[in-house]
Amino acid sequence: MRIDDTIAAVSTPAGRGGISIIRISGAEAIAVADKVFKNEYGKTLSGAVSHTITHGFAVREDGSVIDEVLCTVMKAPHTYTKEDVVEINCHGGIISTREILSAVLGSGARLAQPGEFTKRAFLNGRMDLCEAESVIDIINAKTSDAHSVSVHQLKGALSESIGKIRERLLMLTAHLQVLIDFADEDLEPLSDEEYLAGIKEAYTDIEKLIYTADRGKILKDGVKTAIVGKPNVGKSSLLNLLYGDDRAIVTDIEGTTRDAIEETVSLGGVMLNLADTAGIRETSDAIEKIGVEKSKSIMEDADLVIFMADATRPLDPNDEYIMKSLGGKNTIVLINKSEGEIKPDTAILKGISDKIIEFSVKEKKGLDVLEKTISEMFSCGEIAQSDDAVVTSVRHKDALIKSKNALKSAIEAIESGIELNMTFIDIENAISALGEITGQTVAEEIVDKIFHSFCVGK
Ligand SMILES: Nc1nc2c(ncn2[C@@H]2O[C@H](COP(=O)(O)OP(=O)(O)OP(=O)(O)O)[C@@H](O)[C@H]2O)c(=O)[nH]1
Ligand SMILES: [Mg+2]
Repeated sequence: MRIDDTIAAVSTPAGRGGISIIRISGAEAIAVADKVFKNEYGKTLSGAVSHTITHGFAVREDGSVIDEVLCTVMKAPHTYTKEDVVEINCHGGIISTREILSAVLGSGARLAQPGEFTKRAFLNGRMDLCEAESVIDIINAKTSDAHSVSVHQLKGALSESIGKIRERLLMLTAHLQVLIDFADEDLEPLSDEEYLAGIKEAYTDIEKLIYTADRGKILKDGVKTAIVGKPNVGKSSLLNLLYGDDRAIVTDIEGTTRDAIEETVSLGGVMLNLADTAGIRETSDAIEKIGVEKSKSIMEDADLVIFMADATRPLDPNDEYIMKSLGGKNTIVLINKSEGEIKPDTAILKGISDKIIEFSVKEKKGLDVLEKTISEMFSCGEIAQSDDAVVTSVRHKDALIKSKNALKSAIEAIESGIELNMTFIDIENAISALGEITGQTVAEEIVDKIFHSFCVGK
């Protein structure tokens, strides 16, 4: 992909709205915009002062008006991409937007690829790679906690933490250079103990960051939650209650749900990716059988299982089969329909989880307890509100693990009495892995892959 040409795209969602914005970036941005812009007093965008808005009309090649517009002219380098940028604000409608974009493309700009504006911001040094990645996280955030962590990342919280560790390791390699070839004779070499202590400090800081990754992932992606139970216990009713609408079909016929139904809900401040599954039981119905198999695989894949039992019926072989299949998963037991006598044996239920809640979808009984339990198990509010860096991306976590392992190998080598300069490669590897996060040492394909997950116009 070239970055010396001028790109354009619609930056607002397709459809009807108050305004739409067509964004143009590159050396020719202002000249391109001028070709589609007419001002009643003859003003041009090239003549506009940077970071000002000019009123006028977007026009076709033949001079006919497409729409009334406001154009923001922002000259390099103080722009999103560090290039000249023009944003054309038109009325939010599919036709105006499409026609103006088409006129802009006809005047010398090329259609931007997904994430290309942000990619340019990264390549032109306005932000590092993990700050750029946070932009898409801010756009995709479904909870205020996820949003808050992403904004921190954009402001450099993670970059700063990584930068500090990297600098410490670079300082250590500079000292090694002194040992190896007296490259900088003014630098007083560190003692073996000081050198080892430096590596261990970096190791601990990386471990602390990795430690945030589990909660960070939950924050960003939510908790994969499977609602399971035998037929008719009220799984679909629970999904509807938590979702706040009739999303799944509820009947008193066993085997109503066939295909899993998935929805994202927020409960106790935690984002849950809920899957209402087909009731698990022995069945000869071919379609139901497929549903049951799917339920089992969703259960296996889940971070949290909500196992529902029926207060009006004692536990039976279907319940026992599901309980056996849980295999130590994070489980909450809801004894649904607990409006009267509780028939299942709670002593047996305690064998799969200590979180047992007498529940009733019908009376909304136990909802507060469920909310509190989930919040205690997965709440990320504290880390989301703190100023400390939080790792929310698997890519970052993997790079941190790589860096940690390289340092571990250096520590073990030194402790087994090896000469310090033999650890040079390990420290270099650790530094390089950290650079993958912030972008100093990342492969081009990875950068392309990251920005391709963005939307067009960002
Ligand atoms: N009394 C009572 N009835 C409930 C409650 N929750 C659900 N029901 C009823 O139980 C029946 C089954 O509910 P569903 O939500 O369809 O049950 P399910 O577990 O999804 O069933 P399958 O999809 O067949 O596996 C319906 O008639 C519901 O109205 C409850 O808390 N109390
Ligand atoms: Mg159902």
